[in-house]
Amino acid sequence: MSTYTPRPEDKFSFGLWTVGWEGVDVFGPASRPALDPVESTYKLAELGAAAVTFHDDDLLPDDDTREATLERFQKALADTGMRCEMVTTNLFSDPIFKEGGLTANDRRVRRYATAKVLRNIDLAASLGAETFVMWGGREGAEHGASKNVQAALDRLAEGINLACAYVRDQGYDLRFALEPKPNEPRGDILLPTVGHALALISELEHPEMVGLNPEVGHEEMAGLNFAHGIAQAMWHGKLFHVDLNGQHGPRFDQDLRFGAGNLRGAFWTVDTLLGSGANEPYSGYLHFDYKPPRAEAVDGVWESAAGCMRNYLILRERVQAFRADPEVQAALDAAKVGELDEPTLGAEESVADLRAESHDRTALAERSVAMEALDQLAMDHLLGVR
Ligand SMILES: [Mn+2]
Repeated sequence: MSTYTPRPEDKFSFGLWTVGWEGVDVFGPASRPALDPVESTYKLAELGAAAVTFHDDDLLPDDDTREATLERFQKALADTGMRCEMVTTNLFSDPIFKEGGLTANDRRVRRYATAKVLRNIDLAASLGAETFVMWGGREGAEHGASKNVQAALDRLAEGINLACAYVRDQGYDLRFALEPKPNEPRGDILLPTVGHALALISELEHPEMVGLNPEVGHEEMAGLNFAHGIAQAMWHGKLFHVDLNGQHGPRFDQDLRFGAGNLRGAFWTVDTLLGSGANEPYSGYLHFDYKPPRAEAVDGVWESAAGCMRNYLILRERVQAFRADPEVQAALDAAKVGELDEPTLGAEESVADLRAESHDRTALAERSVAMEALDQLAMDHLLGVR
């Protein structure tokens, strides 16, 4: 078995809507046939995934077929040994949500959206999911005065608080993960970045139940460094889940397969998830939220799904080789990377000691930081020449 063959213990997970995307975009209709999500579950298991996830409407579009489809889906999980690790609610497709779900100005819409979330929490718990993602794609605005942002944040917090209280009342073992995104489909979306979402969590009634589900492309659309974003989320103990995909910088949401787009960014993302930056490793599912390009036929759907996992495994191998290389260790020492672990003020010191110290300012200004050499070693490992 090749090193790049995915195994269940790698904990790869796919949204059923990812491979199921028919290619509908703002400029044209479907370019691929609809796939049966239950059949996709079997196919993803065959490719080496460990779990699947879904929005309520992906799997269960209507009440008439709900029970029968659920039965087939649970049989697929049992047949394949796959988990359903995460469930999320679609509060964005139905035109009812055109002006928001939990933060729509119209209170009737917010009540409908809240009921949809609560119903879906019951489903998530019944399937043994551990994470419930909340992505508020329509929670935003295109105008100024049309949306009172502070009231919208009150309502968003209210909606999350209600969901947390419900999970506690029911005794479910479920955590929430907020997914930031700067824009698309709304002109401006609430909680546009990892930082905004982290700040909201600290205002909630049960902050311990709520973390993040950051997505590579969403942060990179805002020109941000994804590895730094998840590193901060991990620092706060809030990386509950992760959405891996690819993006070429600030432009429309490309949802490329993981490893496509910003490849160097993907290398540092894997490095951070593995805990190589001396943080605790991420131990949750490695969830792919991408879209097979519209130009591809069904064969390309499965090629791209396999590619997400293969690229992660290749990058994992490259990262591990980089971190195990003695020359890299020497370069890290030369760049004083480990010295940053030392507190600026010593345990026995006072600020007066620090202020009394004299410095050779010329030597400090002229010192080597040796970071280009370290980075070139990373590049050599990434490019496979070391
Ligand atoms: Mn996502």
